[in-house]
Amino acid sequence: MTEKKLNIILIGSTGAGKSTAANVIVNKDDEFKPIFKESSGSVSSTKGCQVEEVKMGDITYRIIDTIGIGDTSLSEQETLYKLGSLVQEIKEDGINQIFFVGNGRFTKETIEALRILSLVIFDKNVSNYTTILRTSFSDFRDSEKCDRDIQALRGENPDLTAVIDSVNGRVIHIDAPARRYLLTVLEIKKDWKESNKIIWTHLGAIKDKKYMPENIMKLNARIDEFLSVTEVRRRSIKTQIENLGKEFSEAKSESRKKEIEETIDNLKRELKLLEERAVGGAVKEHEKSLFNDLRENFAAHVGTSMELGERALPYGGAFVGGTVGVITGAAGGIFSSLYFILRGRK
Ligand SMILES: Nc1nc2c(ncn2[C@@H]2O[C@H](COP(=O)(O)OP(=O)(O)OP(=O)(O)O)[C@@H](O)[C@H]2O)c(=O)[nH]1
Ligand SMILES: [Mg+2]
Repeated sequence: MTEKKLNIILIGSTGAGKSTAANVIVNKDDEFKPIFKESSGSVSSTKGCQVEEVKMGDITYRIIDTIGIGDTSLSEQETLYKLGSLVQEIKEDGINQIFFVGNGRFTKETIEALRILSLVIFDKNVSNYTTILRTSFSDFRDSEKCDRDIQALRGENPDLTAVIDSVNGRVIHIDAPARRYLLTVLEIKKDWKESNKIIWTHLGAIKDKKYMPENIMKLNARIDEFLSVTEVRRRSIKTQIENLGKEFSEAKSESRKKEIEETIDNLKRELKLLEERAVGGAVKEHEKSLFNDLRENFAAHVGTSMELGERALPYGGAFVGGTVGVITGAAGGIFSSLYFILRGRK
């Protein structure tokens, strides 16, 4: 029997409580050891994707903590690159659940970023696999207060109302207070344990759901293609240098030796460049293809929304411009605003 793997992704703005929630879910050593780094402040502590596995019966859950949307210390390229690494993590097994994490302050920018990301990186089915994870809610045990909180969130802004509607009202409340504020270990355990139970009850009910976003697969193919082209060239240069080295030791004339030396120097320079690019440059190429595909995906989905109406868009509601007509016209503008939204710039 093949092992069943389910990917659980946490996304949301910087400081929303993603890493803390990830620690609640994993419950390392039954002591909630902080394997995901928690932070405070506006610089995202979580720099790429961090994945930790949890076994539950015959299922291996992969808990994927992502970078905070709106981290101001990263360039847009870096942010996109990190998000691109999400592609690598889910290409095999798709997505079982996305938690859109927020501590009650779901800003307009975060919601827009979520929606655009969903359109371009995932696809329009993503909302069926998304649940809002409301953190820092100390009354999480009181279902009436949770309901009232959902009402309050709805009242906060129309964009959030659209998100709540599009995920079919799925909102889970938890509280995982920071360790330093807790009086006793017992208290932390109570809140964290109950929050853990709430999340796992939810996950247990959807363990047969799995989703392979089309866009992710396309992006992944492009990244693989680029990396393999670079690798082939690198190997070929190495072989050429080796062969020329042998030729050099056997060469009779000084002029031939000089010629070989120059060729080797040139090849070494190219190799160095390629190796640098494998870190920096491949990232750049990867971004370029990522952006091209993102742009295509975006255009494709704007097209879909024209045919099916606004409700076809993941996370529902009006897009940045408001009406479907405006969406098409503003597509370019919205796309470039992805940069700025991800950076959290005003
Ligand atoms: N009281 C309380 N505090 C929380 C809760 N969740 C997170 N925090 C606190 O909020 C701060 C940020 O939490 P993180 O889990 O690091 O947030 P994040 O979303 O991972 O942030 P980035 O990695 O920076 O994007 C930390 O000081 C946490 O202790 C919660 O449920 N209740
Ligand atoms: Mg984090």
